[in-house]
Amino acid sequence: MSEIQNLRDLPATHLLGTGTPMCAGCGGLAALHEVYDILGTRTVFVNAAGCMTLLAVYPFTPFRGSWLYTAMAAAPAGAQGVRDALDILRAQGKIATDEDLQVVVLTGDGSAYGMGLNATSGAMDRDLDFIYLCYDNEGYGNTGQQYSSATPHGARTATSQGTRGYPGFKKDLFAIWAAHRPPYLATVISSEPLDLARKIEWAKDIRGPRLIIAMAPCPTGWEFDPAETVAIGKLAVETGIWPLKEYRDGKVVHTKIVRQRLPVEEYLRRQGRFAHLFHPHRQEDLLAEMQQRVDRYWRQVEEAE
Ligand SMILES: Cc1ncc(C[n+]2csc(CCOP(=O)(O)OP(=O)(O)O)c2C)c(N)n1
Ligand code: SF4
Ligand SMILES: [Mg+2]
Repeated sequence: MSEIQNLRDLPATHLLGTGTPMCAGCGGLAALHEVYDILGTRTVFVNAAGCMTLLAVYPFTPFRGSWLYTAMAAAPAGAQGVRDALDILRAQGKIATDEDLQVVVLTGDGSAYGMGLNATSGAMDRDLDFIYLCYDNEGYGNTGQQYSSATPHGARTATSQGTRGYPGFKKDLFAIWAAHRPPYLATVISSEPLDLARKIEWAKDIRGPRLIIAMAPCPTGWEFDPAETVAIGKLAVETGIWPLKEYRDGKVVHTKIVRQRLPVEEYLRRQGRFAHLFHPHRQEDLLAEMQQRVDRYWRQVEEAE
């Protein structure tokens, strides 16, 4: 007990980074650090099962604020319970307004794009006052990187081992969420910290459902050297694979438009999950198809400008 009290006294970042069983170079953890530094300790994280669950090992947690664990599909329902409890305590005068807490769902893409989508949609319908933070490592990372609805076409995962990788396509979660017309929605990545910080600063003072998708380069699941996390993240943006954008007042705005995009190949070839596109021979048709999809997206953005 005295050990926890000592840790809380440390004047360090809001998330204590030591002693956690996370992989080195985890892009999801980097995004969480950056988000938490802005939100601060008056935050309750409602954490759906996934890699970030491993941060807290009972009875210890690196979060200086509060943390609650839920089943994969249930985090927005858990967030509703916490929000309701806080509202009741405030109405009863048991906590003051400045003691109120920000309720934040912390979830992977397996829940956000799949198992938990129903609960998220319901929370938006109820106009739940919460932030929903999805770190998107494009697979079920915690259980060995099986494919999820966020896995990109052609990627090798534990459950898409064929020569052409995952046959499906990454779901457009941003568009699905935007169709619910929430007050705020944004994509971010830890390798663009200023863009991320500006969006979280904006989101934290709004009321209602605020949704953030953080692309999370994952050295273990994507098969790259942990020292490359920032470089891979920057390439995701510079090739146009990961558009940085936000949805505000019913409009989508891109917050970074790269005029001279790099070929998507520059991003793909640095990751073992795409190695079969290059060895034993180049799969020109798949590479061209991937490039065309990205080009088509940005052509539409440019035409709409
Ligand atoms: C209903 C259900 N099925 C399976 C599991 C096992 N499980 C725990 S974490 C996890 C992966 C979750 O993937 P994601 O949400 O993308 O988070 P990540 O592990 O990538 O951080 C799975 C399948 C579970 N906890 N609950
Ligand atoms: S598997 Fe990936 S997302 Fe999970 S802790 Fe490791 S690097 Fe992070
Ligand atoms: Mg995942």
